[in-house]
Amino acid sequence: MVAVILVALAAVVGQIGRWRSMLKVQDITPKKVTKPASIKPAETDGTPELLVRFKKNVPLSQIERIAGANNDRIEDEIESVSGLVAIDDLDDADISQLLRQYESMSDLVDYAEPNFEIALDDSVDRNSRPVAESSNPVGAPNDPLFGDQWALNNTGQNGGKANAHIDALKAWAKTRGSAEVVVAVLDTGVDYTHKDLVENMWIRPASVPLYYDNELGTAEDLHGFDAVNVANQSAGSNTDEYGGGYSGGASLSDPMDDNGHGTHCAGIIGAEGNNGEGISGINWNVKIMPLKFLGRGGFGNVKDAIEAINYAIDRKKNGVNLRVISASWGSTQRSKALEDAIKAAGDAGILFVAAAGNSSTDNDRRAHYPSNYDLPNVLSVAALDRNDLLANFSNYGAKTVHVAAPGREITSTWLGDQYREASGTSMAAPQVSGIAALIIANDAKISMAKLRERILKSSDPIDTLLGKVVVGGRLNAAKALGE
Ligand SMILES: [Ca+2]
Ligand SMILES: [Ca+2]
Ligand SMILES: [Ca+2]
Ligand SMILES: [Ca+2]
Repeated sequence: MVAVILVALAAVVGQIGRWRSMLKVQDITPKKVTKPASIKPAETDGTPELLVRFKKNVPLSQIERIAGANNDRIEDEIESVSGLVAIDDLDDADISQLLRQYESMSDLVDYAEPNFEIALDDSVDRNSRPVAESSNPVGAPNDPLFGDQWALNNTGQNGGKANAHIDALKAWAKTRGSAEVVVAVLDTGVDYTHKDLVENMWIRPASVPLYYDNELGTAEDLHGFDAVNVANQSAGSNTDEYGGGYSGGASLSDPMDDNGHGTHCAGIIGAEGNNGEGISGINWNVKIMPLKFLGRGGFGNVKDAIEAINYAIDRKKNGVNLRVISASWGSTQRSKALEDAIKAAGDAGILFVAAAGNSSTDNDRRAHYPSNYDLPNVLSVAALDRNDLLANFSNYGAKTVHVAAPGREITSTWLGDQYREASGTSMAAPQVSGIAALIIANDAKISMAKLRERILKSSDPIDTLLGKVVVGGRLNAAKALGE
């Protein structure tokens, strides 16, 4: 019933995003956009069906021999997680049979799992209500839609409760962010040309080499990473305009958003502040790195998410000050491979902020991933409305959901230089990512562990959140900066 209404709403708004994590094995109906001019035979054109982690002492050459014996192809080795490979079966075999082939080699294999599909934890009621300009309070930035941004400064507008907010004005007295801090948005991409984002988008500095991966090849990652298309583009002959420009023939990695969701998340973290345009991000200045792994319809798969995280880790190791990955999506399907990739990001000093999910359920009882991975770099975020009440769609969990942040009727950037209001834990997670970036702007050397601890200790207590989220309160940016 709810789903039907949501779909109807979606149709009204004209969005294709699907709302629930409808999981199935990618093998059955591959949805990936394939390059029209692909020269690969059809049976090798599919998305890898399996993620297999071999034991540490098994060399890649042996993994390749094993895969060859099964008439399988190693599509990608995930460099940041030793022994983890994405495997494409060439026989159209049944998934359970494929899993058994690898699981049975228990002396060589840690685990084998299907490459599950992932869907957006989408906004539950993308509202077409036009956002209205209003006069801004004293001390506020001059962005014309700031009066609509109750999450940053709640004056009781539109029936809200005054001060049910992250207290951005007070936080900004200390710092408005820094262009030295890079936050990755792992989502549908970001419209990096949006006029309220363009100045705050990460661009690969000349000092950082083009992205190179043994299997994916060299990618021109000027604007970030596109896991949806990069493998297709690097396969076979590359005749696009970027093909001949670099030694080895780089493919273009273009994380342009074709959905809108990632652009909305990005604006919350870092739409340019006080530029007389649109909204203000939590950070007036920051660098947003798009990691696209979800396609136009809001669907992707675990393998692409892992490749994007692997890219982020590589960039960090090449000198990019990437400190936070913001993840506004999830499913109830556990993936050990994804967990291992997120752990590797943590080992590289990257905080991983995850939406708690939009099923109104208790994550302590019914796990939601990646928010539920019990890792030292994961923060799980529930959504609040403008009255400091847990949003009715928001998941919760006294042990597994760490903090709550504004996530209902959030105005942010949208495709085509537009602005739109959206709701969901998808909108709450970037509030936490944004505050994390502010903390780093104010304390550049803070460790990932201290950063996470600071976030957990800087909430305003809210009685109704006791027993619902770990900290029993709503995040406060001013407190996070040690007001
Ligand atoms: Ca096979
Ligand atoms: Ca690789
Ligand atoms: Ca296959
Ligand atoms: Ca602005």
